[in-house]
Amino acid sequence: MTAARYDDGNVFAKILRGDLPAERVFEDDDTLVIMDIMPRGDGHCLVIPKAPARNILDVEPESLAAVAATTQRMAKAVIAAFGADGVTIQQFNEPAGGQVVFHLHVHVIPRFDGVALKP
Ligand code: DGP
Repeated sequence: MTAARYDDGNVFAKILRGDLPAERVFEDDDTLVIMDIMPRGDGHCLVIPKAPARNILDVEPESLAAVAATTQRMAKAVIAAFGADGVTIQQFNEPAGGQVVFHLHVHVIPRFDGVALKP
């Protein structure tokens, strides 16, 4: 596979620049967390690095470490905030891997015993 290049016309780049609105729930120097507009369950949010990266294949290690730290923080936060029984972490890479928006992001989805995710 030829590595695809980052394109800053994607929606998350626009949200990071403030060109598009989003429900922002957390921010630090390296990451932004927003609510997903097509949630697969209550509290479904997305962890996004501020540094440009198309996906896991081109992200710088320092940025990936920041995303991992914020993902853990949000996993604990949504369990506490929503009284969830668990949390699903998902991340997609390239069209064949299910990726639709081409700026790296990690899904954090609170889970409840006996409740399936919406499709
Ligand atoms: P994927 O690349 O497969 O992880 O899917 C992209 C996800 O991003 C999907 O769950 C819907 C969400 N999404 C797409 N466009 C927007 C947007 O403009 N704002 C927000 N908050 N979420 C978006």
